[in-house]
Amino acid sequence: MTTEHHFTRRDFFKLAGAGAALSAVSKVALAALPDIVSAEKANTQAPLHPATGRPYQPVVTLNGWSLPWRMKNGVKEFHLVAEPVVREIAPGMLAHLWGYNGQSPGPTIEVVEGDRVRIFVTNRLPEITSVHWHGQRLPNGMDGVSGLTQPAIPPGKTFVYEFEAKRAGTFMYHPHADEMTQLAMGLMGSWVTHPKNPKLMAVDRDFIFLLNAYDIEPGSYKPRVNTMLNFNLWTWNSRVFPGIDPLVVRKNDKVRIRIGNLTMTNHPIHLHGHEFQVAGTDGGWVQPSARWPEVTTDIGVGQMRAIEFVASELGDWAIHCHKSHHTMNAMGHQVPTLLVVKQDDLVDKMTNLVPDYMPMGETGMAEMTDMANMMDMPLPENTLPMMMGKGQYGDISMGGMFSTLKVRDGLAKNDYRDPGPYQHPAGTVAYEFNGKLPVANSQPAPKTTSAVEVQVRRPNGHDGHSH
Ligand SMILES: [Cu+2]
Repeated sequence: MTTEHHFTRRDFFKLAGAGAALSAVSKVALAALPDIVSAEKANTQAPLHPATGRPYQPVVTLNGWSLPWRMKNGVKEFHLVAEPVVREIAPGMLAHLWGYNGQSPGPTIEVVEGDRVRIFVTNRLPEITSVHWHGQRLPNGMDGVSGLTQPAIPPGKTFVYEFEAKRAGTFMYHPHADEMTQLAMGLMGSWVTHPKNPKLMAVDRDFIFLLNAYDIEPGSYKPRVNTMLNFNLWTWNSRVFPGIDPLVVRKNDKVRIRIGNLTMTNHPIHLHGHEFQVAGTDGGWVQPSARWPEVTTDIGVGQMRAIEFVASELGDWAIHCHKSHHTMNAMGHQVPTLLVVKQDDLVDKMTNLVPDYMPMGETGMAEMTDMANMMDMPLPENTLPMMMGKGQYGDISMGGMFSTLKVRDGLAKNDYRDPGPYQHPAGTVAYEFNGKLPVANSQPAPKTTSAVEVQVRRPNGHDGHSH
């Protein structure tokens, strides 16, 4: 994660809000349109603090970025370009997707409740498209459903969407034209409308990402677009672990994570070490009195959830989808279950036939990580191992929808750089038992009174404690 922006521009203008290092690529054409800003890299960009317009605390898009805008006569103008992109899914694998402004997903659009917003959408895809602003209140004709509310945007054309951002919250944008193909190709992005009052719902760190999924045959680059259920890459913002950046927070920060689901199945997202509350849905903020604690929240198809918690516990805490096949990459799907099947004889026979043959899965699948990492198992080109990732204690054996929440003391306010592995205090890591506890842990437990507190149920229904 870096603190600078990696944008390219195809036109020259003073970038609103971004303290960015930019290189002018072309000054030609599109004079009346806001300049096209593109991202080159798939790493998390520093939050885009607003230099114009109403103030707000910007979000951090996991392995993504926010789109700069220009103010024109009081209107916030953005320029989205739907186009073929090359997205790095994780180091070692590139995917040929469709996205916006150089990446899939497209950039996050951040505005403030009450803003007048104008979005120019240029179609550089080989087919028609449109943009639906999922969850927004807007004039019907701005809703982006091609055929129903507007003619589709032909290739090579630019359409204008304009509406007031009426409701604060978390939204998504995606095509409503040949939707199955275009979502399967990664055409989507996040949208945040910040509250007009920046103190309302304020948090210290505010992360956002989309759940998405691809079906990319090992050894190839392009998603199969007719897949309905059998996706083989489960991604956050079109990245898989260990390509997903950690969510870095300061101890005792109030943290929000906004997650939208544009896959074709649900994802129970599980956070370790902390309880959180579901504070927002697609429909808006959940009243504080209606929130309840969770450690896993299921995010349905087409839904978004904003979870909030205080990051009170130091460490590197896993955060992942709890469907275990969603924390694996593509290779897993063709591997038969061989647990406790003896393969000794089989290996000799197979090696005669297939020199590269290796037995897999006899004692579980964790051994797959070693094999892949040692490259003992020949992988097709442009294909990630099924499970990967190195931690300070060895293989993490994960892929797909997995990352870490890194809680640290003493980070600077806007420092999102990976602080490295957590330095555990002495005596706080699980260890091998060698017949004797270390001195520090061998003290007898503090004596507790044997009496269990007696609960008395009073006839009026209220519980009371005996004294
Ligand atoms: Cu999942």
